[in-house]
Amino acid sequence: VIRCRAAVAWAAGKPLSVEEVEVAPPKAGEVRVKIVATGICHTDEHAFEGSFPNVDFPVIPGHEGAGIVESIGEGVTYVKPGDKVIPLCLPQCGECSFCLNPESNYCVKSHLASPQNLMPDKPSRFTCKGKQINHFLWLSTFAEYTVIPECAVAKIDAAAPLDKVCLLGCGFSTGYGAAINTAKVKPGSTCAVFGLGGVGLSAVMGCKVAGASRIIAVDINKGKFAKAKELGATDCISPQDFKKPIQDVITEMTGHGVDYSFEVIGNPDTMISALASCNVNTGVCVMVGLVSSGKVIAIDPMLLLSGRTWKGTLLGGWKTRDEIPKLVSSYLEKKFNSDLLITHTLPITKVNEGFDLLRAGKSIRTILHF
Ligand code: COD
Ligand code: ZN
Repeated sequence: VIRCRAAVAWAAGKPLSVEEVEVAPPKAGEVRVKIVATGICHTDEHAFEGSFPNVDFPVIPGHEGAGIVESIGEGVTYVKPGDKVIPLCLPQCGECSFCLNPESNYCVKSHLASPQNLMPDKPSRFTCKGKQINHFLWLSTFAEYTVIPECAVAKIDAAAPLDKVCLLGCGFSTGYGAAINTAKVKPGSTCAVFGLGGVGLSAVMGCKVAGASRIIAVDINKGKFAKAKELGATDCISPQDFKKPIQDVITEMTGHGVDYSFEVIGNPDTMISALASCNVNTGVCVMVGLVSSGKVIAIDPMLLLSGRTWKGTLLGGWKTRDEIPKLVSSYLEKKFNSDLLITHTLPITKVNEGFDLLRAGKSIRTILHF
């Protein structure tokens, strides 16, 4: 058993508290990872606000980390102690029908199929002050040491800087892949990205790499526009600057709407705006954001009957264990610069400050280190 620090959410809506926790050794098929760095993603905020499905408190959040394997359980062959890894919020078991389908990355071990608050053989591997603490997505990267099933880590290049490539565990890969894999943005096409957080800006980068000729970035926080332009946005607009709905503005700007639109906010209204912003017939809208658990949205079916395609994406469509290591190699070859998303670096003891920065719209990505 290892004793170390972790940021614990004791109850929904309460600040995190940094505690000493006990982390049990990995069991068969599991690995124990020393987390070196972890990003703060809005999804963590959803989790401890209580709006993410299937989260049980107390819980250790965090899902955008990178670390080094400390020890392995019986039967683990994929990694050994000392290997650098990225924990995967979407596992790849390699055996289920989805993993065997080249078109799919929805592994049946995904948290959408069954909650990951406990390890597959049940109890948690974390305790604190005599209480069992739940895992989050089997990852809990806000703990200095965490136990993860072997199918939910990707072994990466030993040269990778962990305090940078941690973003490839979620935010960067989700947004970038939404453009490249899910929308399959074509050269010369037009795009609109709603929401310029770490995930939305990564979608902007994906659209740019795919050769889009026009990338319209939409946010109510104009403080995000300079970074969006730096990453490839050609136009930046705030819905608050217009009397008419933003979908009408985008339709006028482009003639018949953009070829591809992305909702990267997680708001029912902007989901409909994003859908209505893409070409009435051939447009593709990709939903990246999540609404509070249990909320639904109503749409006019004409939005789809006219021919539009409405899609979702899970971690940008990457087959995680196969492709996240390749993305890390591309990062090392400087094929993209996800470092531009990092605006702040803080010690784990200041985790709440990191969330305050996110809520205030002052940060894109804060990296926490132990
Ligand atoms: N109109 C325009 N922009 C808005 C509006 C609005 N009404 N409301 C908020 N925004 C902007 C904010 O100003 C901010 O710039 C941006 O939207 C959101 O950015 P962040 O930094 O708060 O969030 P991200 O980029 O870390 O995460 C966004 C997600 C949509 C991915 C997240 O909130 C979410 O829903 N996650 C769950 C689903 C998912 O795919 N997660 C990825 C794997 S974890
Ligand atoms: Zn995330």
